[in-house]
Amino acid sequence: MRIRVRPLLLFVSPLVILVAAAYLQLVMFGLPAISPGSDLSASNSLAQGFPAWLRVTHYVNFLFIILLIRSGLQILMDHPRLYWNVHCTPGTEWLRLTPIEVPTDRVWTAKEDARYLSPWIGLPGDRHTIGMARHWHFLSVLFWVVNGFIYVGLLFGTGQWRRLVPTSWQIVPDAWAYFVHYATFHLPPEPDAFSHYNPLQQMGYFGVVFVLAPLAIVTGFSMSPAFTNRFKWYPQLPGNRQIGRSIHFLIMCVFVAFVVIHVTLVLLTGFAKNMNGIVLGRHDRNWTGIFLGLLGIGLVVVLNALANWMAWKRPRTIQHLAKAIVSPVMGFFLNSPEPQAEFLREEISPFFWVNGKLPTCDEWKGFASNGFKDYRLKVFGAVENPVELSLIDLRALGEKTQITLHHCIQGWSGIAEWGGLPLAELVKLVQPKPGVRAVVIYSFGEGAGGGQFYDSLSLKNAMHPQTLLAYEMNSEPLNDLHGAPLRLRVENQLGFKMVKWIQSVEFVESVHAVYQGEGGYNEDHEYFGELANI
Ligand SMILES: Nc1nc2c(c(=O)[nH]1)N[C@H]1C(S)=C(S)[C@@H](COP(=O)(O)O)O[C@H]1N2
Ligand SMILES: [Mo]
Repeated sequence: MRIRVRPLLLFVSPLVILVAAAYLQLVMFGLPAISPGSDLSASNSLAQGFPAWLRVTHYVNFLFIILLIRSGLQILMDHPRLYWNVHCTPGTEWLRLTPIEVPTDRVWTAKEDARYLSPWIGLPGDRHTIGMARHWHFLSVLFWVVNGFIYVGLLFGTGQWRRLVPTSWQIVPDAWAYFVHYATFHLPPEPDAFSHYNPLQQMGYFGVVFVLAPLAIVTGFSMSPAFTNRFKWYPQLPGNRQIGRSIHFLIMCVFVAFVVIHVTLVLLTGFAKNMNGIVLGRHDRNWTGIFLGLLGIGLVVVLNALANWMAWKRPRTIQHLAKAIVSPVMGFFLNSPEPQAEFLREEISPFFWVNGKLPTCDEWKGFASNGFKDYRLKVFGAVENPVELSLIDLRALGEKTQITLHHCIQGWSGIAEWGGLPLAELVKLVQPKPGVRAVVIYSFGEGAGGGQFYDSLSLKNAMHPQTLLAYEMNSEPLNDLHGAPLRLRVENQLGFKMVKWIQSVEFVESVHAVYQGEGGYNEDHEYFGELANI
């Protein structure tokens, strides 16, 4: 692991300064006087403690935040590097969770770069299990967001918001007095959290609910190729896509820190009383809350173990569950925005990660040996006019160039210029029969576990002006590593859809009859979701 210290200091140094200031105040003036914060219990229902809906949403939130953190870490370990630049050039990462420096004397694919993560931490654990991790991440986020909306809605519907939302600036100096206590390891006298929080606690909870959680959601979207290739300004709000990804990670770190501090203080400030309040909404000092609370935590552990088990033993079920639940929702938000973002020549990435295995079959090697002069793209299936086209034929049919941002499912990105035939022109030429819904692209190359690599896209996506059969990259004929002689570009999707070393194109009514029927090699073998637009 390596951390570039300077950028990290940006985040850590304010905290260091605050703690130093707290000690300075302690040494010079002693511990500050404590204001208990405004006691709201007399004027409203807050004196009754936490209502049932609040206790339930708090618990549901706990379950899903754990699932989100674990699956998120698994996704991160598939490309264990974080950058501030969009090109992901090796050596420029500010955080590297792998000992490996990218070799320059040989090809090092992004897939090889993936790291092992213990199943105790990651969901589902192991190496390159990003397909399953994403299913859990997206399934969890749906329930987490719905739960969050219910919570916030009821918070404002019932007056419980008064616990969380500060209504006076006085909270700042009051919270500081508490901070001086905690930071110098003194437990301040606490108000009874049953009816109201101490000022620092209130600010902390407010920040988590109304700042941190929304930021996690919006930075999540900044990693979506469908969304960001449509709304180019969106990832530019924080700076670029990799800054969004880095912030998404840092938010996770703050969540973890919050959970640790939160739980520690629940333990230290009257554990039994707190647990009765959190679990039962009662103001007792008996053991019932602790007992039931531990049972609840046990259930979260069991559900996490079950999630791991399902990922290992029933991956196809999870894949199909995600297809049934996640795809319609995410599709609603992300299927319609059509990609249009283009970049400037100056923005082209100096380095572009490589993925996939170079074809080893004699057919491709034969074509490659004489510059693909004898190569013929075979276009077949449910079409009126099946064709076989040379590279010269393809060029004659039309050429479009575009400078676009590539998003790999693993997390890296890069900008390149692509030149090729818009797939829509080919569709016009071959005339799909009525009922054709999908286009399958087959590769000369094999997938990671052997067998032909392929993927598919909807006819609608095939018709988009930014969908290309590319034969050029950065104004030069496509080189071997990036997919010579022909590769797909489909700019509202993740990289794994963009088949390289294209052998043939088939028009079909449904992808169910193709290989294992999930729509692509990674979908068949690595349980990737059909939803490749986030
Ligand atoms: N034939 C084939 N095409 C493939 C792959 C592969 O493994 N085999 N990997 C895909 C993935 S995961 C990505 S991110 C892109 C990477 O394209 P690049 O190597 O040009 O960066 O190619 C895609 N096309
Ligand atoms: Mo990828």
